[in-house]
Order: sequence, then C-alpha cells, then structure tokens
Amino acid sequence: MRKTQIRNIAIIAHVDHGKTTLVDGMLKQSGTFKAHQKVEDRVMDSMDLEKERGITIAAKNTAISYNNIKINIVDTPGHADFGGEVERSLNLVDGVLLLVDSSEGPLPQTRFVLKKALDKNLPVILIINKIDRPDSRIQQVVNEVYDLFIDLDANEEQIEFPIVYTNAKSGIAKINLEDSSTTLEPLFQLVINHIKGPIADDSKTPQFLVTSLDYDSYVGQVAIGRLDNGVLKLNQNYCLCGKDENKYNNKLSACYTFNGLEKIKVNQLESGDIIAIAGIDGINIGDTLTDNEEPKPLPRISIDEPTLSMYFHVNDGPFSGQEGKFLTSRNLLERLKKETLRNVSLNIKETEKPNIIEVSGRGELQMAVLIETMRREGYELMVSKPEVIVKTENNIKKEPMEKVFLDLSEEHVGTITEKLSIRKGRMLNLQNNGFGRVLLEFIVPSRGLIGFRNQFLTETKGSGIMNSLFDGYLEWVGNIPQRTNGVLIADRKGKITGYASLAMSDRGELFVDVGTEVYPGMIIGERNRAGDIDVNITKEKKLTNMRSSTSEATVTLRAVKKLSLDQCIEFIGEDELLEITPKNIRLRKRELDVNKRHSLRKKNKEN
Ligand SMILES: Nc1nc2c(ncn2[C@@H]2O[C@H](COP(=O)(O)OP(=O)(O)OP(=O)(O)O)[C@@H](O)[C@H]2O)c(=O)[nH]1
Ligand SMILES: [Mg+2]
Repeated sequence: MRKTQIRNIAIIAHVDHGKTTLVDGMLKQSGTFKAHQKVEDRVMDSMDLEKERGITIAAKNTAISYNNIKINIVDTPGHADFGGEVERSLNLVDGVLLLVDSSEGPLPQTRFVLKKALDKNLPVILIINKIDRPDSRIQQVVNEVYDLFIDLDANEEQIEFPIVYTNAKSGIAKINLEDSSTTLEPLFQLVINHIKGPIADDSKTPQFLVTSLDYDSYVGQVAIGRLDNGVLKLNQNYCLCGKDENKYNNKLSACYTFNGLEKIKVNQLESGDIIAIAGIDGINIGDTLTDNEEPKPLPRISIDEPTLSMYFHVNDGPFSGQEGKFLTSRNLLERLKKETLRNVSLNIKETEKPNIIEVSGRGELQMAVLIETMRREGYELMVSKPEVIVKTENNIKKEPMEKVFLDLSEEHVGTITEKLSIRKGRMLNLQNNGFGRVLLEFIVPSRGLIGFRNQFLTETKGSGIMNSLFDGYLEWVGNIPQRTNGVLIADRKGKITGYASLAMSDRGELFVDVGTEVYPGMIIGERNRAGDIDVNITKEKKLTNMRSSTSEATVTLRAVKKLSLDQCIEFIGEDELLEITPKNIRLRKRELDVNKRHSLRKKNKEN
C-alpha cells in the first residue's frame, strides 16, 4: 500500500553546495515559521561546531507540510569524513535531491553520495543550485552529471531524472531557466510528483529501524527512524531486536512525529513516517523495534569501514588534571562508547594498555570534531598522529588509497606535483582548460595525504581547491617521508620569556606566546631545518655573547603561529602527542625526558 500523504526525501551533495540553505527556504515557504519570527541562516546546522565551522556534521531531519502532504526532509553533511551519516540517512527515504553547484559541478562527494543512492535504487531529482553565481556554467554542469550517472552504471530509469534550477539563498526554483518563478513552488511540485510516497501497511507487523539516537533531558534516550510497517502505540509491549539478542516487553514512554524543527507528541505512530520514540533502554542504531509475539527484524544498517585511526591516551603530562574535569581511562572509555552509539562510522577498541584506546573513523576532520566536542565537555586527553588502517589480504599488506582532485593555477602545478610524488602519489590526469587553471587527478595513499591539505593551501596561497575520495585498498607502497623540519622543544619547566623568544627567531617559528607555562619535552615551535632541538625558552638574562644589533635595538616580537586543533593533528609526528584540555592544546614529545629521547633515537637508527 502506498501512502500518498507522505514523502520521505534526503538532500545529498558535495560539501557547501547549498543543502542546508535550501532546507531553510523549504521551511520558510511551507509556513513552518510564524510571520515575523526571526530565523537564523542554516537553521538545521544547530550544533555549536556546525555553526562555527559553517558545515553540517550530523544528518538531521525535519518535516514540512505542502498541500496536505507531509514531506520529511533529511539534511545530510557533504564533507567526506561524515559520509557515514549519508549512508545511514538513505535508509529513511524513498528518493533523493541531488544538489550540484552550478559552477563547481559534480565533485568527489557528489559521486560518493550518488553512488550510495543508486545502489539503493532511489529515484533522483537533480537540483542545479546557485544559479545566481556569475561564474555559473549550467549546461556544462548538467552534462557532467549525466556523465557521472553513466560512469556509475545507472540504469535507464535512473538516468531519466528531472532537473530543477535553484537559488537556494533567495528561495527560488525554476523548471526552465527562463521561467519567472520567485518561489520554491516548482521544487515542491516536483518532489510530490516524482518521488512516490512510502510503501507501508499499518495492518502489518510493526517494524521500526533505528537510524539515529538523540538525548532529551526529560525523556532520556530518543530513537529516530522510519516506521516501515505497522503502528506503534503508547503502553503496549514491543520486542527490541538487537545485534545479538531480542529483548521483550518494552514499553514506549513517548511517541513523536516531526513538524518543522519540533517533535510533536502523539499517542500512535503510523507506518511510512519518520518518527521518534523514547523509553527504551539500551537501544542502538540498527536495532529493530517490532511485535512482541512475532518479532520481524529488518536488516541491520551497514556502512563503509573506517580507514583511519588514532590512539586516545589518558593525559600523563606534568600539567595533567589542572584544567579538565574528566581525565581517567574510565571517563574516556565511557565517553567514547557513548559516541559510538550515536555515530555509526566510529569504532573504538581497547588496547593492551588500559590508558590507551584506539578510535577509528573516516578522516581527520571527523576526529577533530570528536576531540573538540570532548574538550568542550570538560575532558582532558592526549591523542596520537592519525594512522591509516592497514589490511592483509592473501598475505599481501594493503593500505587505503584516495583519488585526489586538485584545481589550481598553472604556476603551482610543478611544486604540488613534486610534493605529491614524495608522498607516493601518482598522476592520473591533467587537464589544462586554457584559462590559467589546471585540473589534476592523482591517486595517493591515504597515509600520504595526512597533513597535505595544509601544505597544499600554503603552496597555492589559498587559491587551490582540493577534494579527495576513498578509492579502495591497494598494496602498501613503502615508506613515506614524514615532516621534514624538526621541532623546538622546551628543555625545562617555566614561563616563556620575551627575551628567549626573540633569540629563537632565527631558529624557527614559535607556536606559543610569551608568558605561557611550559614543561620539559613540550614542543614550542617548528625548527627551520631538520632535527629536533631542546632549548631554554624561559631564559631571563641577556647572554654576554648576544649580537649587539638585537640586544640594543628595540625589536618587536614576531607574532607566534597559533595552530588550530586540526592543524595540530596534521602536524604531529609519530613520536609526538597532542595534549588536549578544555583550556589548552599543547604539542609534546611522547618521551618527555631528553636523555631517554636521545637514546631512543640512537636505538631506532641502529635498527
Ligand atoms: N550565491 C549563492 N550562494 C548560496 C546558494 N545556496 C547556498 N549558498 C551559500 O553556499 C554556502 C554553503 O551553504 P550550505 O547550505 O551550508 O551548504 P551545505 O551543502 O549544507 O554544506 P555542508 O552541509 O557542509 O555540506 C553558504 O555560504 C550559502 O550561503 C545560492 O543559491 N546562491
Ligand atoms: Mg549543510
């Protein structure tokens, strides 16, 4: 039975192509907000870190009503590190809006999300967004999307997608570019007509697949997902089919449907809708809530494996416990376990050492977001350099590879190509469009890409665009050289002085301000050549052999280079750690003691 009064859709795209902005427009024009209600831009990006970074991190759903038809809309993130969110969201919907920037065209993540949608056989509406861009190249972009469908082996039905042109920012959609539409009406019409209502039967056995979890301070754990069949009611018993066992006699303490940005309490939920329930302990993503007598679980959600891991350590530095509330290995383990319940693309593994936990996920940004969230909650911890997850197949060691797409100006091609070949990248394609910009395509081991984004941006003076896409596992390519410069390391405890900082200016670049407390083994800057050095950065008095030019002149200190959390994660080497507290991020050597560090290095050289 088809539910004609419901539509379930997801918006998918490459990062920044305008998904969340389009949802704003759909919410506004469907009368979700009161006439003069002030609504902030990209209202679905409700998490602090989403607002600060201007990107969507977690998929979220909302619902609008159009001509008495309820449209559930899932807004998904476009950044590759959060691809797991897109994968699980596609379990909720009967069709997708594939959004493509009118100038940038389809990019790597467009390919990833479209592939996932085609694999699930979901109908697609193509939205060419940002048609107001002066550099738009609409017809070309449409052709590129056709090419992408062909490349992904779409069937004939799938390739006959309708197209709508939008300016999400102004809330305008057009079926033909010359139309004079001033609203999103044509888009709403297209959604209703092209994407069918869900096939669902209220009289069948209830089957509710949990696709995400939320926490509400009143009702506790809330599970969100699609009710595939049957109805769910308050005060009735249901069976929860988990990964390993069925738990019987579960009662719901609340049932919700979605309306705009709110959850509405109801007594009964109908099939085909995206819903939320509360009151069931130990509920997990992928579980099915179903009939108590005759449970019929749905297949669990499966998503791509993580490709990258980091070790989270208990902070054992000399300043540990001064700034954080939660420090122990138990604190860390509990918090990380909680995270894996909500975030299906994250795995954790306890190691032989009780104070170290292995965390694996999709990329450095996903890790940075998790770490930043934890420090804001009051956690203190240390993390290691990200490592790729290596596999052994038929006795062959394999590592994850990525396709890298670069758009940069001609003059930078040489240096970037050289930098990537050092990182064991291989050029697959070079396309010079004649306007001074060049498109390059490489295949690079994911390992070689760690820390590359920053370098790329510096080399191209911020003008280059870089995108990458996971491309499967290939044979291990051998050693990849690490950071070439050494670091400046504090050799004693104390406060950084202006005098010592000044003396450091021809040795490298400092990361920490004058007045900062340091400890021995803490990294205070990057040296301007190879090899680490331990320095006294707390020195007060002038040295007698100081060059007179600096000691006499009133010299102003160069501003220190403050590294963000993301930059620190890219920067640290294998023998280094990042110390993270709610107030500070410090870089340090794994081995703080200088003598032990030196003998360790000697030993490594000998081996
Ligand atoms: N000129 C123009 N800018 C737009 C349009 N739609 C969105 N933008 C801008 O594009 C930027 C990204 O918009 P978002 O809505 O956050 O993009 P997104 O696809 O949700 O991004 P992620 O969720 O991080 O993948 C914002 O600065 C928007 O204001 C449009 O139609 N025209
Ligand atoms: Mg978004």
